[in-house]
Amino acid sequence: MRTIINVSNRLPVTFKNGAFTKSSGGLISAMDGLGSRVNLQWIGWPGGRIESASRQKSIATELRDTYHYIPVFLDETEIENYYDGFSNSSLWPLLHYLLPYSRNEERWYRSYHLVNQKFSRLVLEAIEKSPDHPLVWIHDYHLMLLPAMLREKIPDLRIGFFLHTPFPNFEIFRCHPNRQTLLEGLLGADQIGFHTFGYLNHFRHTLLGILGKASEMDRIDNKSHSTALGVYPIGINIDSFKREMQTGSYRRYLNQYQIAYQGKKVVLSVERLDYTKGILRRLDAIELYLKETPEPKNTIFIFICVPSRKSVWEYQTLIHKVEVKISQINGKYSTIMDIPILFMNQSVSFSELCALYSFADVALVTPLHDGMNLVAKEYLACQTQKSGVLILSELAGAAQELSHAIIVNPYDIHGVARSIREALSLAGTERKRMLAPMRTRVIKYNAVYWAESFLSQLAEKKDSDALKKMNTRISSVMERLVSAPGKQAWFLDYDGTISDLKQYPSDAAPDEEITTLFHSLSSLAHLDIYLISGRKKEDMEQWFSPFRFHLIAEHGYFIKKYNNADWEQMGTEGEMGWKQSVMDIFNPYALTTPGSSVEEKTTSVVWHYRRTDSEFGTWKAHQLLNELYSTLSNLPVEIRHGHKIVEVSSVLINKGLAMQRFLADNEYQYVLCAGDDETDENMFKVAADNIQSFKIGKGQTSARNQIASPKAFRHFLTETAKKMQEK
Ligand code: GDG
Repeated sequence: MRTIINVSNRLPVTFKNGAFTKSSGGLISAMDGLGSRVNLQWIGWPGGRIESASRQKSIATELRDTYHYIPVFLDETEIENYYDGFSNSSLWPLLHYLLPYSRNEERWYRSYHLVNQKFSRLVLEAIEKSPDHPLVWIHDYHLMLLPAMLREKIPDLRIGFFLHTPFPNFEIFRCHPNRQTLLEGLLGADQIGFHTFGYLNHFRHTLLGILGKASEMDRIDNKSHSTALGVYPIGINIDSFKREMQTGSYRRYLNQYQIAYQGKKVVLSVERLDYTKGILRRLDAIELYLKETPEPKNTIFIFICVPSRKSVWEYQTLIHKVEVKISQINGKYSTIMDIPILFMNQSVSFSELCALYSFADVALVTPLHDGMNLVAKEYLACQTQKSGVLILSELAGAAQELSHAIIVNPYDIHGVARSIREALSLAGTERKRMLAPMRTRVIKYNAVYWAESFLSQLAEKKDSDALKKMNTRISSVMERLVSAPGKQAWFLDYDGTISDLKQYPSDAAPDEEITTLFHSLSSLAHLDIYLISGRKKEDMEQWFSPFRFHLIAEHGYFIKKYNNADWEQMGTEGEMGWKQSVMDIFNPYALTTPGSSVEEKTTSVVWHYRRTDSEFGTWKAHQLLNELYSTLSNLPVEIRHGHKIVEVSSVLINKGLAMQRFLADNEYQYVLCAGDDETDENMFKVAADNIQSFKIGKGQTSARNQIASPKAFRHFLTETAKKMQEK
């Protein structure tokens, strides 16, 4: 049975008046639903302030023994700075696009960092005690720094992160003063989950905009690991609703409502009292609806607003505004027989909630922004009697899945008022037609489905398993290289092959690991190492002259034997006469695509677009390629679309031709060549029994072997060199 360490700001229990009460909610239900299939431990804050050390100890023991929970105790300043401050007054509004509500204090961030460290210590302790290799699943915006903190301590730990809120677009997220560290914190995870594709895409654009990191739709590669990105819309605990609706208590409430609201239509709203839920705008829409509807209106609007975050100023003013607005509307539109809005600033029991969901003719769910919104799904699940109608904000994540609802823009109060009228007048057949597919979906893709799909993806050790398979084949290549008699030539590309790809080419200078590897290769007298790159000769000379390497720059146009002082040139400048016309095509693209640049090399011209908006950059690259193909067809050039570059280079020069030249001039018994991109394919095509070729990374290739990453290839070279030295 696998151990899951689930980490969230709050534990699923609250400690109050000397006892624990179990809370409810999507996440709790989802984890409960996994049942005995996993060994679940949960780390989080039990709520409240428990300051005495002995009290903390006894509570921790009780929580551990009864529930397998590990409490994180917060003191008064941590609650003020980490929770009320950074989490709820800085991040929460920003993640919901409400920038004017987002405030920042440096002490808030300091506390956020310290509390994330506190969580990290407890997770590490739990891992140490764990009998197996646990998966760690971290939830939500309170703990964005935690993934990187854990990764630093245990590099091969499997870490998942799920964001329950929206992820806003780049223009919003960029406004946060700690944007960079927050993103770097998240990238410590192996997998990050979002409710919708839109949030995922915003995250990718933000990574590019803030960290300059390009990503794939489903993945971003970091130095030490890759982070999978995925869409996992959370569901509800369907079984708990089904069970509750079988109880006597549920039936009693339902009966009471049927008697009390006979002849009336009920429109229901349920939420935490939060400014993101759009309560004030909704009240404006209801006022408009009441104004435009003649008597008798026969409609009651029920608001269940659960008190929330009462120590935060914005929430204190919100309750005041809501109360004033409701009392104005009720004052104006009540009759002796009718009060239009019933407002409860308290929670109701689960039985009452289910009975209300089941009884209401319409659910009015109009958040200004909402990660998912479980209330919408819960309402549909309980609609077994009436075929009720869901009015749903297009800015709730749930709208992506529940397209048969009446979808509204919550800011458009006229539109919302119209949709209330439409919902109340829909015929039964139409209501049934709308409800059925949504109910099917909510029942099928429930909370357990959500947790299982996130965790099973996280548990799949795809990368490392694939690597293991490759390693078995590669170890036999290593044996052959080690045991081969006589001289060997190794042609090694540098960027993306030996060194990881960096944001800026100048960041790729050999670090300590590469320097040690290069010294050990230099010491092997029977090896001739050719570093073969698209880089300029100046770069190569600066970085690689301390080693006993031959240098081949600009794909073979310049070469420098290690015992020669000068570079030799393999062609004439005259052969490169096409460059100016290519520059003339490239330059307008550099001008009109912010963040892109043109680089002129001796044998090629390159347009770099790694720093551009990824969508716009890719679109412009395709435009440029079309133009190049149609105008350069008669020139001796090759056009290449590489990783965030478009390159036009001379056909008279390539790495394969350069390699062949050296093979013809020397007697080598065994040859190795390695590279990561299209320019290296020319080497891989030079086939012979004694040539072992390696492609680094994914993709189609003519190479005989493929290896996952520069890191894995460095490991291969280091091990091979070690064995050769021992021989
Ligand atoms: C966050 C994200 C995302 C409410 N009133 C009562 C009551 N509730 C329960 C509901 C529902 C839950 O509270 C509210 O969940 P939501 O999803 O609507 O909203 P948030 O609390 O803001 O949750 C949100 C969610 O995380 C999950 O990822 O969907 O977007 O903001 O389950 O039933 N329960 C009872 N009485 C009440 O009066 N018993």
